[in-house]
Amino acid sequence: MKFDSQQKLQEIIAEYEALVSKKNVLSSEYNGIYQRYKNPVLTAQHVPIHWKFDLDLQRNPLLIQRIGVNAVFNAGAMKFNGKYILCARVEGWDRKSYFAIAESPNGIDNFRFWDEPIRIPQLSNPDTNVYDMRLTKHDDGFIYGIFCTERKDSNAPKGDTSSAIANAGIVRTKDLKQWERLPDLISNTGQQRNVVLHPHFVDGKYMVYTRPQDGFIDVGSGGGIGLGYITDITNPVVEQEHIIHNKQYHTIYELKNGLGPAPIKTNKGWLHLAHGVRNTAAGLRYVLYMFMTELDKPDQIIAVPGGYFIAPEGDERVGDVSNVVFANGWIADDDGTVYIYYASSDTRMHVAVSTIERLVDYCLNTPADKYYSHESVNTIIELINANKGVRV
Ligand code: M1P
Repeated sequence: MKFDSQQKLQEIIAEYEALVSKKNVLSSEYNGIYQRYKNPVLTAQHVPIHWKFDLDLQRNPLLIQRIGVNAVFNAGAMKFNGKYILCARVEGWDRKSYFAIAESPNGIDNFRFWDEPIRIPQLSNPDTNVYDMRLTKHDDGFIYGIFCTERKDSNAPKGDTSSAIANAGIVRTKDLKQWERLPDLISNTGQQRNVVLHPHFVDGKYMVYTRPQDGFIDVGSGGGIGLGYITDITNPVVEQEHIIHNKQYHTIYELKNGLGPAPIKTNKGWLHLAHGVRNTAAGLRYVLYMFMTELDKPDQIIAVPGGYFIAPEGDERVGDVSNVVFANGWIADDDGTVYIYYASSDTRMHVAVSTIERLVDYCLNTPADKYYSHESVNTIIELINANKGVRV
């Protein structure tokens, strides 16, 4: 049978349009904290057709896909010109990740990628791989993107073709189109990943959240969510780096943790979203958790609800790196709605919605982890006793 490339192309376009314009619907789960939407907001299939196919059927009569996308995940987020913006990590068939902006009119569906991916200017030592950009609109008037830049470990023994060094790359922009590259972060604590810029100057300095680590995967004796200051962002030397929230035995952040997006300011303190990692017989399990810091002293933690905030559920559990949820973007609207963008299993992006009021209540009133089973039982019994006599 003769292959009709024109007809196939029209089918591909129709399928793509149906996917990107699909209306999202709330899931029926209830916990009072947030509600998930059912459909992923970005997947590999959302990447435009003209990034993958040569559309000239003279040059490509068999309509062969020339370039492939493996996954779309770990997106930074912000509101820009009234649109909900995701700066996604797009991973190609070649394992390289890059950044691309997708926008939606409502934050929950109809995300469409801009015409082309972002070109990140290179330093003298080019990035082998880049991923997980956090977007921060800073007091200084720029939008900053801090991302992980990964390069081969030049000290790795001969034959070791996988050891890498991770650090924080820094770009800034005013229009999300032209990006200026600044030098990579300069810190004294080994490798860095999950670095996030605080939106305000603190005592006239830039403040960054860090995640020092000894190795590329293992944080080793390092780890924890750190905080430090930078005097001149064009020479980004981290001063006074110290840990504000450490990994902790027998918690959901037992093995490592890292800050997600830049925190959200509320009148009760800063809301933080982070990921925590524990080990299991089936490998690492990544979940999200929250904490709050004092408004005027952003390095002082005032609340850490026990346990996880979002854990992988259902289809979210499966993907390239299964049993993972990871978030580096959220958007707080003026009406107090919060859109929490999270990736599942290093494969696709989802959204859950909440409000500042609910997230603050969750942080301030959820029992803390007391680190022992019998204490968890005591916490449950306290609630049971408080409920005695309550008429429902
Ligand atoms: O594969 C899960 C995640 O692993 C890393 O997170 P962390 O720095 O905390 O170890 C990152 O590579 C992240 O992109 C990835 O989703």
